[in-house]
Amino acid sequence: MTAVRTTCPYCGVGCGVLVTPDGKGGARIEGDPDHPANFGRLCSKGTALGETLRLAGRILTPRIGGQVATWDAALDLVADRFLAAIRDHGPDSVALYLSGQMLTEDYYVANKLIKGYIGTANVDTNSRLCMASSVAGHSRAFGTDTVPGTYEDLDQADLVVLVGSNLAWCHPVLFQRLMAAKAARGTRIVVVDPRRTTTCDIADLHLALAPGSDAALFNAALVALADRGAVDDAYIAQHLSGFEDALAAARASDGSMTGLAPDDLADFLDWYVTTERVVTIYSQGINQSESGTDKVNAILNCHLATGRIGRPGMGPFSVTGQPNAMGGREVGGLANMLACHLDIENPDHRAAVQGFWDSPTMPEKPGLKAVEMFQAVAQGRIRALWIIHTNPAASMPDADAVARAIEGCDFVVVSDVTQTDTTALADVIMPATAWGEKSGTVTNSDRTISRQRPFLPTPGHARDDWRMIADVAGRMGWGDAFGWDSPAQIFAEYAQLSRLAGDLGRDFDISGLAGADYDALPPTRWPVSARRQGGRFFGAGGFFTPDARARMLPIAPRLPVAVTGRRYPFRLNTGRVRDQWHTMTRTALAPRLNQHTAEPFLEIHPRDAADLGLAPACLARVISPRGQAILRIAITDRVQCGQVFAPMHWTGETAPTGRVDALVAAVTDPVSGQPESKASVVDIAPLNPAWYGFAVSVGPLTPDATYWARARHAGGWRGELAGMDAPEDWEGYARALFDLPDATCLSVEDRVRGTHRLAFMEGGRTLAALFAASEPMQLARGHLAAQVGRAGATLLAGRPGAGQTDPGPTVCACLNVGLNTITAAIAMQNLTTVEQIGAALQAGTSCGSCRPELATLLAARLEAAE
Ligand SMILES: Nc1nc2c(c(=O)[nH]1)N[C@H]1C(S)=C(S)[C@@H](COP(=O)(O)OP(=O)(O)OC[C@H]3O[C@@H](n4cnc5c(=O)[nH]c(N)nc54)[C@H](O)[C@@H]3O)O[C@H]1N2
Ligand SMILES: Nc1nc2c(c(=O)[nH]1)N[C@H]1C(S)=C(S)[C@@H](COP(=O)(O)OP(=O)(O)OC[C@H]3O[C@@H](n4cnc5c(=O)[nH]c(N)nc54)[C@H](O)[C@@H]3O)O[C@H]1N2
Ligand code: SF4
Ligand SMILES: [Mo]
Repeated sequence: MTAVRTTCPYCGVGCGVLVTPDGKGGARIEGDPDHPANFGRLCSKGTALGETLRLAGRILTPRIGGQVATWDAALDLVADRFLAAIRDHGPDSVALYLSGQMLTEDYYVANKLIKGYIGTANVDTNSRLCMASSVAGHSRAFGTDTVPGTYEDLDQADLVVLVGSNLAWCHPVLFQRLMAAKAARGTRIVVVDPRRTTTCDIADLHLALAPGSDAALFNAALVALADRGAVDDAYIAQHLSGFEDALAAARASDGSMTGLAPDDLADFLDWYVTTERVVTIYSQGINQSESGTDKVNAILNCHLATGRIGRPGMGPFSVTGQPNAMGGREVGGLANMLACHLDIENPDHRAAVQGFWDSPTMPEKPGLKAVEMFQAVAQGRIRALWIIHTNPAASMPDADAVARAIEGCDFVVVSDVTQTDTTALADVIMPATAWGEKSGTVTNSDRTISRQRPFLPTPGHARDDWRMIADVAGRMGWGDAFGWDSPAQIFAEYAQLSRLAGDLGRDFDISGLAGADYDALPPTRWPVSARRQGGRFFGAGGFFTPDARARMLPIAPRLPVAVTGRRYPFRLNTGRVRDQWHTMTRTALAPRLNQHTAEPFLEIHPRDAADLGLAPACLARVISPRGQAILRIAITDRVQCGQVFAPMHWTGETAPTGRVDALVAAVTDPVSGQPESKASVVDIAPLNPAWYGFAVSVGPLTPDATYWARARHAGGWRGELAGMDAPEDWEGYARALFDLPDATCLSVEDRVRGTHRLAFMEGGRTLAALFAASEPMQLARGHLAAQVGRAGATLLAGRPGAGQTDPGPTVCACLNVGLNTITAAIAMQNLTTVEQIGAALQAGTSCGSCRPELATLLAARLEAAE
């Protein structure tokens, strides 16, 4: 079979992927050497895409009230309930909640329906939790939501400042590009993050600033730039307004807020002032903040004042999270935007879009932003809600309250590919086609539009997201305006609309693609019009404000409002791990992606752990004003005293007490409406369960325990368990856990040490095993997972027998090389470089995502040897 060129469905790097289907539902996955985002590279998540294509667990028929239904019944019901709500309570009583993972075409259709036909702007997206502060900051400064630079700037910069970005794990292919640039030209790298992340491994300087204090840091930078003559007077005179006010505000702000050591701060300011080619990359440490928009503008101020913008190797660079976060912004996915970067509050813009759509109505004011939207749902103001391609019951702040709101809403539709915390609360579930089955376009962080192309047949009754929306629109009476036959037709209409935006003086104009061969469309950076092609913005001014000048804004830094104190002494930071994607509905299908981090955890500083009496690998209860969680303790000085970090990924499906958004308060930035996800306050206490357990099995695990987390491995499932009361009958407990009523049970009990080991056998094979003890157990977990399903009961020993070895937790996910294997090789073979590890074990030679961790292991060995 010939390879299909498509785009990775995960992060905003937007890597090109070459897929060769095997004709049996699977496929070989390679990086596309010709794609300008990755030139053939993929990270661990992209490399494992082939393992996520299975149909087991997919929702393949519509469901009404949990029962299988026909499409006609589901679509009729949705159209009727939306029409009824609109008739009885007005258009503002309905809402759509969308996702930066939808394709541009899906997004376009959803927006046309809700804004142009239903007549409300109650449409928002998970990009509100992700990019909204960047959008607002860009719009305030530039007049539009424009990312000025391109990925080539990373190759050409002399200084790259990463602010609130764990690029090594969250944009791994860009990180590798940066590592290559550093090797080639000695690019200096500074990481600004309260936590020492893997990204810091290549940093020349790590500034572990106080949480939320970034605006104070960039205000200090603006003062230093001005005082040392690094501002560009000509650029300021010609292209900017607000310089003096911004500088005055910066001078008035309190630099000590950052809590940084004076020497570190001085180094940073020296480099920042004296380097012309500087790129400032920022991500969720900036955006997901109650002062996120101000933080963005504090960064933009520095680039504007120096004219270090829109020229090779320099500029502010907001890296996007989701594969189509950028496309969703372009197409007007947010409640305060119209398509093509047109403004909902501008009457000319509204008239242009309404005229083009020939639509009956157009809202005059912005709709509800995500947090407000779910509050309105809770208050009964939203009567009908359609959630598409996102899992808000897990990913929204104050997630328990959001789940209750969804459950209590009159009518909720969820379009998804699998069972989730959110589909569990839906009245109607619509089965969507997934990556590999659907067709459309996405825009990555550097404005490059790429095609996602199908390479698998549509399974069961799944339907494309755009088509479901168009089908409902047809049933609501608007069939003529929603009568497309293909995504290509939708894209062509969208490209035509963007011509009007270009005519109205906006940046987003792709009218040059209106007649393009959609199927063959190569990766293309916008704009694409008679006026302008790709490239960078603002190197010579030309901002999209009425006077064409950019606005510098006076910024008064604000720290998070929730302060730690006696009741809640710790600040909770949240984010991502290397091998999982958000709520894990897809990455957790790939066994090798579950072995790097198999469980939710809480990073805590050794001193705090000692004060609280927390032992390594014990469990702790984490309590916030909004909710509770139980997390595994990871003691590390990567976090500072008083701060803790937990990943956002675990849900009711994978670890019900590991849902960290249950802890996060819904505090939002006043300008962008983006929630603060990095600075909640919590208390922590040891859980002290009666027993800890570890389980491996060939079949699925259904735990009944105070705490549990489950993950797939190559031969089945593994689970961590803990309970406040030990079962009286361990065998009965284990049989229910594994659903093995009849298998032969072998059990070993040590009553003195309080340990129980049970294995279940059938035909000489171990189908499952449970290990339980009153303390956290040191077991060769990877080894046990690899052994289950094999012949013999040797696994009850809990560790490898003679001639077997335990590879340890996976470090290199591509080639499945474990920590123990690597540390042993480093010691035995005296390896000193990442390349030598690659030569000896192949680790780190495929996608390269683990190379920073390999470097850390080498450094640890060298330190130990010194
Ligand atoms: N592996 C993986 N990659 C992903 C994703 C995923 O789920 N998994 N998701 C994608 C998506 S949608 C997104 S949005 C991106 C997010 O990509 P990132 O923004 O890089 O990821 P996060 O881990 O959310 O947060 C980044 C860092 O912000 C730091 N931080 C917290 N508070 C502050 C602060 O006050 N100031 C500063 N300067 N830093 C702070 C945190 O310690 C954290 O290390 O990742 C994308 N890529
Ligand atoms: N505490 C905390 N919370 C956070 C964050 C944080 O850093 N900390 N980050 C926030 C950010 S930046 C983001 S982007 C969000 C992400 O949060 P979500 O968007 O809620 O997370 P996903 O797991 O990506 O959800 C995507 C859903 O779409 C489904 N799906 C997959 N393919 C398709 C398809 O083709 N069609 C349809 N209809 N559905 C499909 C998946 O099964 C999944 O249920 O989380 C936010 N929440
Ligand atoms: S960096 Fe990884 S997750 Fe992001 S687009 Fe590339 S392969 Fe996909
Ligand atoms: Mo995101």
